[in-house]
Amino acid sequence: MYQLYSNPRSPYSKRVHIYLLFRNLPYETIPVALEKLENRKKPFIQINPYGKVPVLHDEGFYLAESSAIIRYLEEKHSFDPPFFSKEIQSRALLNQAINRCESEFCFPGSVLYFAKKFVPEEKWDKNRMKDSMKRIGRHLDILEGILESNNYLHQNQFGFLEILYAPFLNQIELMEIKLPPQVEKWNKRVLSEESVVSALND
Ligand SMILES: N[C@@H](CCC(=O)N[C@@H](CS)C(=O)NCC(=O)O)C(=O)O
Repeated sequence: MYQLYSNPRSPYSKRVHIYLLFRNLPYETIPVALEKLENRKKPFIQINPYGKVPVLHDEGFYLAESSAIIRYLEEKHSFDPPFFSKEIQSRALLNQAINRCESEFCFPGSVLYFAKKFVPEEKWDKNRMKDSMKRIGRHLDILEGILESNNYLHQNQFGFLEILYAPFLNQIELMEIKLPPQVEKWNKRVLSEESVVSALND
């Protein structure tokens, strides 16, 4: 059975929980207490020298990075329909969207979330936060354009992208970001998907 090293407050870990539930793959959770810095000590640091969760364990094989884990599992199993189509340009467009999700939404989102949740306001790096807001705003406008004629971001079905976005969409209120109307509807669709509800409420 798969083992997932994870932390209940980690949005990157949540992505893999959502995926495993969505694909009905049995797994066991191994909690890593980030608050006790367990991730910076042995044995975890030997598993992932970057000291970050999630990490998947599959019979002696260890893999970190949420997106790489989901891709590995998706390639290992043959699901129908697969997230990655056999058509090369469709796959390339999905990869493009994955990279944009990470760099233009989740990363700047983490900057805002971390500051607002853990740093006193007088210590905020306001320029960095303003830049993050701007990048997220531009990204959401681009998503709005796609969602004007689609219910989901890729091939018009709940998939890899929604799994990557979901834990971050769930934190949108704390980031004080206003979603454009079609993105708001998509947000509701994504956050009401069964696997998302189960993983985020766990
Ligand atoms: N790019 C990584 C990011 C993982 C990540 O940043 N994990 C955070 C928790 S959400 C972590 O383990 N932080 C602990 C630390 O950096 O000390 C992924 O997609 O898995």
